[in-house]
Amino acid sequence: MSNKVITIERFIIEEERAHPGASGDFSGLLRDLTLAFKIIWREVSKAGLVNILGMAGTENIHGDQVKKLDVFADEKIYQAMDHGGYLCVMASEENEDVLQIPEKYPTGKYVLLYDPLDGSSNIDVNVNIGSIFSIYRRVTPKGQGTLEDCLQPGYKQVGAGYALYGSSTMLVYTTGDGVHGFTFDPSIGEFLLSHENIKMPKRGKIYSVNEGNYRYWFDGVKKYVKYLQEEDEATNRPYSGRYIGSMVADIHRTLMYGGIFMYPGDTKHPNGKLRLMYECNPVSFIIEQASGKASNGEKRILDIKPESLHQRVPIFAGSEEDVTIAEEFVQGKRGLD
Ligand code: P6P
Repeated sequence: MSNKVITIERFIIEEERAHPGASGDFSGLLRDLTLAFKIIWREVSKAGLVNILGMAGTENIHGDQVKKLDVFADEKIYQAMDHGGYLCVMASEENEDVLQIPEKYPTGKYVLLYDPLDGSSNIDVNVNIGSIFSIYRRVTPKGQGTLEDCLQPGYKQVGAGYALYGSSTMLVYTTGDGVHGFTFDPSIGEFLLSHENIKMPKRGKIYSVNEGNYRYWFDGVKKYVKYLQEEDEATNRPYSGRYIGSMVADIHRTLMYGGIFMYPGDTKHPNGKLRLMYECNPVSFIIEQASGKASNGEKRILDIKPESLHQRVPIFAGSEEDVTIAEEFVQGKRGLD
């Protein structure tokens, strides 16, 4: 590995040059998004001082209103992205309806959906949290974008990624040409290439699910988890259980080490908890680009035709063989063996 310092800006430009005829809009979009993540990082990294800076909803020592971090992150992403002229519409986990581009700014050919700060409740106990984004080309002809531009199946994404704020802050993204990771260097305020072309093992030995929901799981999931806990040296079982409860952190570990992350549907929540458009689709694009697999137990996440902006779907994402075996249990094609 060369010790060349490659910033994300340089990497994006070099990726753009590899696509002759690229307008540079997509690169500009990613650069603006990177700025938003740096601004969010600065606030999240202060969150540990929240008692000094004041809890959300109160005034801080400067007399400013302290915002909930997820509201803050939502505003900062919108403000970073609303004027570049790259987008025709946005949609956010924090807003019921689509977000229009202000009339005073030009509209562009891309669509951005995002979860500004997923798992934000974990910040109070210093657990990693993340921002997730998903990018499409618009389908309406021009001007202000609409819900139709947002409700596209995941296989039409042209970009997706996440920022993971923690002991070190990372930005991981794909534009359909592999998955690349950048680690933030606060001393120079830049995301530097640290993990080029991330690939997952075909099978791992870690499973990640909230076992507190065991009693509500359907039989297939119960049998699958019991299968993972059986002893079998040839398949590295029993697997280790790891669950952070912050999707970006659990997905990042799965991306780096392999294995499987699950948020299945159950008798209480048949569609699970996680959102299709700005959580499951973007992470599924990343997982597939890293040679993994992402399914709702029955079909490929990226093939799901969206019905509403905030719809939830079950997700089984990770190493290809692990997800395939999980599907076999969920579909009743496999019992304990
Ligand atoms: P549970 C965080 O609240 C979140 O939205 C995801 O980041 C995480 O994967 C999931 O919910 C955790 O949910 O029900 O296990 O606490």
